[in-house]
This record gives sequence, C-alpha cells and structure tokens, in this order.
Amino acid sequence: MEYVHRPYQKGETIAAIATPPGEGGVAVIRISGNDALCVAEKIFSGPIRTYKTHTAHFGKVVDIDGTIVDEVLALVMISPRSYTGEDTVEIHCHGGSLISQKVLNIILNAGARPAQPGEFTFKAFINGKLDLAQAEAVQQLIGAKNTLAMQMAKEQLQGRISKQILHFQKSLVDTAAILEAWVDFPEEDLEFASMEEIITYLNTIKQPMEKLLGTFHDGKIASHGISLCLAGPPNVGKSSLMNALLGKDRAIVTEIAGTTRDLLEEEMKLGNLHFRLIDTAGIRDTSEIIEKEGIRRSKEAMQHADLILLVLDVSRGICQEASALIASAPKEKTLLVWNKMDLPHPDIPSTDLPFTAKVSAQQGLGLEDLHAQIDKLIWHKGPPAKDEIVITSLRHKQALANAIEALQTLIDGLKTGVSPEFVASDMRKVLSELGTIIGTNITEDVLSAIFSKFCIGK
Ligand SMILES: Nc1nc2c(ncn2[C@@H]2O[C@H](COP(=O)(O)OP(=O)(O)OP(=O)(O)O)[C@@H](O)[C@H]2O)c(=O)[nH]1
Ligand SMILES: [Mg+2]
Repeated sequence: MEYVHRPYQKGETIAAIATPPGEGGVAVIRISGNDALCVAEKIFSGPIRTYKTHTAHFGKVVDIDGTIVDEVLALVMISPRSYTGEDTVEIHCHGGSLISQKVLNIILNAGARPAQPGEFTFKAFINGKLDLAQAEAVQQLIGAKNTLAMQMAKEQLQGRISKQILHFQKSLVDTAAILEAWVDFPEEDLEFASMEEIITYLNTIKQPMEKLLGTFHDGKIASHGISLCLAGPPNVGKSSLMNALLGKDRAIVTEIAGTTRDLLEEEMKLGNLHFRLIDTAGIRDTSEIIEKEGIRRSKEAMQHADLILLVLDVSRGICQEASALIASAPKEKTLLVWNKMDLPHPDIPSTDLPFTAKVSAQQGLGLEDLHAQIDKLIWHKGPPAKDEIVITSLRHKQALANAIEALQTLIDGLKTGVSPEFVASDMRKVLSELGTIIGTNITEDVLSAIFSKFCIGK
C-alpha cells in the first residue's frame, strides 16, 4: 500500500465521504483543515464562515456553473472543538452513492484534497485530541463484532489503557533519573541498600505490567474472535457437529469415511463471542493422495486453532487413531467431544483431557452443555470483569512484552552488577516500549501501518 501519511502538512484541508458506500437515508461528507470553512462556503448557499460553532444550517450545494446539486444540512465545528481539532464542516446530503460522490467532487474542486484512510483520526492524534491507543480504539469500536469487544474498545477510547501506561512510565522516571546520574558519576557507586530498594521497587512495577500483559488472552478472544477446529478420525461426525452448531446444512455428511477432504470454514456467533468454525478431514493412515493432503491441512488447522473440538464416536470407543490424537492433543485448548450418544455404546473411557462433552450431532442433543464446556475452556477465570483493563491489540501486547523483558534484563543487570550504561539503556528501552503504545516514540512507518487499516472518512 502507498505510504499513507506523507507528505503531511499540518492543517491541510481534506475531505471524504464518512458514511458507508451504497444507498442510505443520508450521506455525510466531512471536510477538515485550515480552509474547511472557506472550501465549504464556496460550495454552499449560505455564509458558512459567519456561522457559530456547533450549529447546523439548511442550504444548497451549488456547482461552479451555478447548478443546484442537492439540498443539504451543513454542520460547522470550529477548531479546536472538533474530532480532528481543526475547523470541520460536515455536509449531510441525500444518501445516494452518486449524489454523495458528486458533492464530494465539488468539494474537492473547491480546494480540499481527498482524505486517505484514517486521516481524520490521524489528525486527531497529531493534534493531541487522542493518543495512539485511543486512536486505535476508534477502529476497534467500529469493527466490534460483539458487545464485549465494544465494551473493551470503549474503555480504551476513554483512555483507560493509556492512563495505565502513563502510570507505569511515571512510576519509573525517578528510578530512570537515578540510573542516568549513575552513568554520569559511576565513581559514586549506588549504595547496596539503595540498590536492593531499587530492585524491590522495580519488581513492584513489573507485577502489574505482567498482569496487564496476561489480559491479552481474554482481549484477543473478545475482540478478534476464536478459531475453533473440529478434528478427529474419519466418520465420527465432525461435519455433522459443524452443521448442528451452525444450525444449517453446511458440510456434506455421508456414512463414507473420508467424506470431508478440504478445510471448510464458517463464521458463527455463540453467546457473546464470535467464532470461526473449521471442519477438517478425518485423520487416519492413508496413501490416497487427495486425502493425505486433506489430513496434512487438518493437522495444520489444529495447530493454529485457538480451540480444538476433538470429536470421537462413542459407539466405537477409543480406536487407534483416536488414542494417537488424544495423546498428541494440546490439553489447554482441546475439548474432547463424545458424539453419537444416541447409539448403544460401551462405558465412556477416561482420558487425561480435562474438558469433555457428550453430544449427538445427528439428534442435536447435548449442544447446550457443549457450549458451556467451550465457554469454560475459553475463559481461564471467567470472562473479564466490566471494569477490568484489558489489552486487545497485538501491537500493544508486543510492546508491553518487550518492556517487561527489558525491565527484567535491567533487574538482572542490577543484581549481577553490570555497568551503569547497560542498566540505564535498559531503562530507556522500557520507557520507550511503553511509549510506543500511546504514540510517543513511534516511527512514521508504524503510524502509517496503523492508520492505513482504517476506512476512508474516519
Ligand atoms: N447415530 C448417529 N450418527 C451420526 C451422528 N453424527 C453423525 N452421524 C453419522 O455418522 C456418519 C459420518 O458423519 P460425518 O458428519 O460425515 O462424519 P465426519 O467425521 O465428518 O466424517 P469425515 O468427513 O469422513 O471425516 C454419517 O452417516 C452421519 O449421519 C450422531 O450423533 N448419531
Ligand atoms: Mg466430514
């Protein structure tokens, strides 16, 4: 993708349609920048520059040749009281894709430049209206697929993560100053007692940082959804279970072992969470070339999935393929599902997989319990509390993990007596890694990568 936010000139006037493409009741075209009022006045029938901030005015959009293009509402927001922090005008026109495009073109001809993805939010960030974590939360809020993800994005947008990060930074600056002074005056050795104190103190900061890092598991699940792979030997009813969970006849089911050859994916909502179900080829020893490739993909899917439903046929007990699969299944993410409970079956053998469920995919029995077991497996300790600060972004997780690692190196360095330069440099790394989360200390290409994922008009 083209480099997004360069060249960026502060205050440059940009415009874009902010509503989704297609037909709707109303379309909103946003103009932001130093010349926003001027540009808007050129195309609007009223004296926009004389309007008070946060007022809406009915009027007409007029083309250069005087043709009336649409009847619209113009909403004026004067700097700094706008989303971007700049003068902003929103034109609310009729919501046809042609008409909104026409209005946008007239605005562009009047002197605005087409906005790039996320550029309004980028301006908000540059103008100090939002920090980076908050700006990212805007996109998460728009993309939220469930109420939990929405809740988490809202918390982040309100600055709760940023506050926590700032708190970590603030707690470290005094120690950072001591360490920097130590670099300058190494002959004035840190006293042993104060060294001990520093180590203890740094550990007390590290603990809440680690706790915050630990919330990523829940944050990822809530905001990005869960991949759930149905795996097992052939003919045990994986595809039947996929259909039962989806409530529709999606996968082919036959009594022939080896029916499913390829991965089959489908989205599903279960309770408050978003799932990507993956049906796979039954795993067995085979020399048949297509099936072999299918099985390779099954194993790969199992490896990458957040959760595995290992499906077995209860009427067959534990066959050879099943026992190999049970032995190799990662316990922390596998739920053993005994299917075909409607058939006569021997006693259910015990295994060392801690999570099990009993169902009949064909009869639709036991699905509620299966849902409950999935829930149990997903949340290590129940879903996050409403007021818990949770990180949801991989970028934040990595930065926090790097900061913790540098902090640990620093602590180890103090213990083993490495030279002050190294210790001070580790501390700088801790602070700068934390800073990247909220957007201080961030390179332009990272910024560009973040905002290019936004939609145009946001
Ligand atoms: N009695 C009974 N039969 C079932 C149940 N679930 C599936 N079956 C039957 O078992 C056979 C295999 O079902 P599938 O869903 O195709 O099994 P699969 O595990 O996807 O099989 P492959 O794709 O070949 O690996 C079909 O004849 C199903 O009707 C169940 O709960 N009870
Ligand atoms: Mg199948």
